[in-house]
Amino acid sequence: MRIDRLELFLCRLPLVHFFETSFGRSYDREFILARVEGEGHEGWGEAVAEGHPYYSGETTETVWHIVTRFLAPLVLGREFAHPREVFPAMKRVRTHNMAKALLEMAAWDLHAKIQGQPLSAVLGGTRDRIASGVSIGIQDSLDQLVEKVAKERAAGYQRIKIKIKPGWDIEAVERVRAMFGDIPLMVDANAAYTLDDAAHLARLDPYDLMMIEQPLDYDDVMDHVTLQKAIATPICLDESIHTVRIGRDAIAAKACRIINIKPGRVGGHQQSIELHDLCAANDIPVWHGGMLESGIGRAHNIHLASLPNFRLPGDIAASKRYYVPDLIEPGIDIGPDGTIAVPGGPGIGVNVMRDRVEKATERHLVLTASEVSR
Ligand code: OSB
Ligand code: MG
Repeated sequence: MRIDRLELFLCRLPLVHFFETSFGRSYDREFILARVEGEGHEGWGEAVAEGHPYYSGETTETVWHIVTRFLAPLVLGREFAHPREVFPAMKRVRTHNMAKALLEMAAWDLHAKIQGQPLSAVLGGTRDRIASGVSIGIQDSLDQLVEKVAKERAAGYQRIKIKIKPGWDIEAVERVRAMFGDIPLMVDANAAYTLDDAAHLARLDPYDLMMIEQPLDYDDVMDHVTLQKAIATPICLDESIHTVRIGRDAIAAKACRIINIKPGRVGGHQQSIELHDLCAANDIPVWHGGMLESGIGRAHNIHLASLPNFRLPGDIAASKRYYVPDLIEPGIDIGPDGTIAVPGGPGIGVNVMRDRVEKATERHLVLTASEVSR
């Protein structure tokens, strides 16, 4: 497989509902799309970096810079026997996993389309529907939170995740448990706490949460080991697991009992498969995270989440929770049982609406193999 042409789109879409985490509130989403061409086919990828460096140090601007200046020359025009070779080809560039994942995932889509197979089949997926959960942001009031939970429960989502931060934690969980009883419920702190909060976080124990996601800092492993000994709620790591190796170390140190996989965070599908397999070998369940992707990035996520150790519902929800209209047609929808179908066509298996992409685009660039030099 050879990529002859790369097109980049810096896009912005308004969110259907604002999304608030411990980092702050967003009303729209800025992201980068890549479209690659080779062997008469196209592949699409989406970088999950946001406009700000609060979830990760990467931003849309750093992705643009690193891809155009450093990664495109390593990938364009080069012969790859398999997309698993794309991430290693970018090794000399340190970090910038979201930028690497943008190209790597587009290469997987291209590869699957050349093979005429669904992406899930070439990734090693084993199911044709995935379990879907929702991530509910911090609201203006507990009444609004309860209203949102009721709405998503009615829509069929299999588990509810609520974002927490100091001042919006115990009471929020207490209210949801009081209203909805024994539903599958978890919380995500996005690194809003420190070890000094261990006793406070232990107050979540009686609520029997499925897990607490990323309570401590984005680059921490060892404080999570200490915290996990002090609380009964299983810790799930998100931000901290930015490489397969850190995943290995976190499992060995018992920093977490569950891992959330986001391909953008670890450098793409191949690294995600390796993390998935490592977790399976250590009996650590994984689930697929979300980054408010457009339908293009979410389609990739659905295919990856069809692998067998994705044993818990993911943060992969219907298009209408995020963007109306989405960039793909038909949009992603969930069934009454709270599952989403894995698209059956070649590659990511969704139709990208080029006119909608163009309407959302604020900057566009085309790079060809002959233009970039290694
Ligand atoms: O921590 O999982 C997170 C969105 C942006 C950044 C970080 C996170 C999230 C979500 C959204 O929780 C999940 C979704 O896409 O529905
Ligand atoms: Mg998270």
